Amino acid sequence: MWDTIWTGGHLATMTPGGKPYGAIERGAVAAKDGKIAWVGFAADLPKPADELARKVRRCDGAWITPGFVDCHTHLVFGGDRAREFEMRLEGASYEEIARAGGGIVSTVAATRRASREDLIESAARRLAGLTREGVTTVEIKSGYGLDLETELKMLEAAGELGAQAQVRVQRTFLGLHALPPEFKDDRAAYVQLVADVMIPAIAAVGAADAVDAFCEGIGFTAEEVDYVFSAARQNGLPVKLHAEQLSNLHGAALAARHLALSADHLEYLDDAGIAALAASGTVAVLLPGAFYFLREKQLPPVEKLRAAGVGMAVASDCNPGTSPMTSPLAALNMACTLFRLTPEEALAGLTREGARALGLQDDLGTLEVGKAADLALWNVRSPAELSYWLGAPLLRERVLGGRVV
Ligand code: DI6
Ligand code: FE
Repeated sequence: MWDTIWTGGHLATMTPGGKPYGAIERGAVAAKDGKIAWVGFAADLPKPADELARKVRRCDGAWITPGFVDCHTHLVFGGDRAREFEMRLEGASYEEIARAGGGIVSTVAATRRASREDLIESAARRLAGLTREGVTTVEIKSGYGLDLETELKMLEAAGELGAQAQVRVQRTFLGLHALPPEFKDDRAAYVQLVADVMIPAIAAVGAADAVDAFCEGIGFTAEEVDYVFSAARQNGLPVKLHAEQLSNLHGAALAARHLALSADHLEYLDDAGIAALAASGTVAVLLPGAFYFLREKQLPPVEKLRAAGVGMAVASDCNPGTSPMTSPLAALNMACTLFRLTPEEALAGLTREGARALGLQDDLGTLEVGKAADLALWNVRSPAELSYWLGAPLLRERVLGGRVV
């Protein structure tokens, strides 16, 4: 006997190789002990649904997708940067704002001041934006503490959010996000602190699932990232990288050499970087929210990534500086309008490829027997509608581990 069966709707299983969206029209999906126990055409069920499961959920023609996996966010931080947004619209440059104490350093100061509870409370409001649009797994990065105590406070807040909001959370340590003010005259000492002290301490208490870095002119060099990635892997943590967002420092190739789960942003990715990602199976994470908010002109090389067979994920990049966006459905729309993904590719980006970008593809991302029963039910007539509407309340039901939440 199954626990629950959903019937009377259609499935976008997102398993590759078959019909678009892995679609099963007039399908059914059943859950037992938190996992998917059966997926297929309702007509192929061996018995009437109420003889097969304790609970029968009628779907009224809704489409069921895997629960969304938002694989790149900076959801936990203190304060906000709305004033900076106003100043930029009034003509202030990024440098002027930074000199006036704004920019990423202002978020670091606000995050250091905030208590763990403050961080949880403000992030919970943003997380509600994600879950009301079908997110069942979210990755949350640290990187606004830049000292061990505050980085751990952020990672603990991220973990606590998962328990409160009924969502799976993956935590990523982003020590190389910016140079903290107290190290502004000694970059090498900070990089060493991250690699030799922070990563071992974080790994020892299991506070993070992966390590990320910001490889950029305004961030860290490929050499610095290489040093920190080696420490991460020695401590058993997989890596991912903010690469080629504003310039080309060949970060994607570096990430691929470290068998990174993902390389993210990639507007300035070149052909050698694409080949490296394809060879290592590293996922390309596209972040249209940051591209939009920064009014970028350089597009990520989507056609070439597609041709090379590199998996493309889509994520919100929710953060106070460059992507104050808490809507995965808006990310789908932007991935199509700005980056020219197909609606099917965009949806795969928030499900199957998002799961791959976190190394969770064996458990999440598609509707397949044995994976977690994480589902999103949508009031749409076709899965393309998920990329088409902006701001529409499309979610009908969210299911985490077989339970309606
Ligand atoms: N890339 C980004 O776009 C954000 N972080 C990163 O590594 C910016 C973060 C911020 O401005 O607060
Ligand atoms: Fe980011």
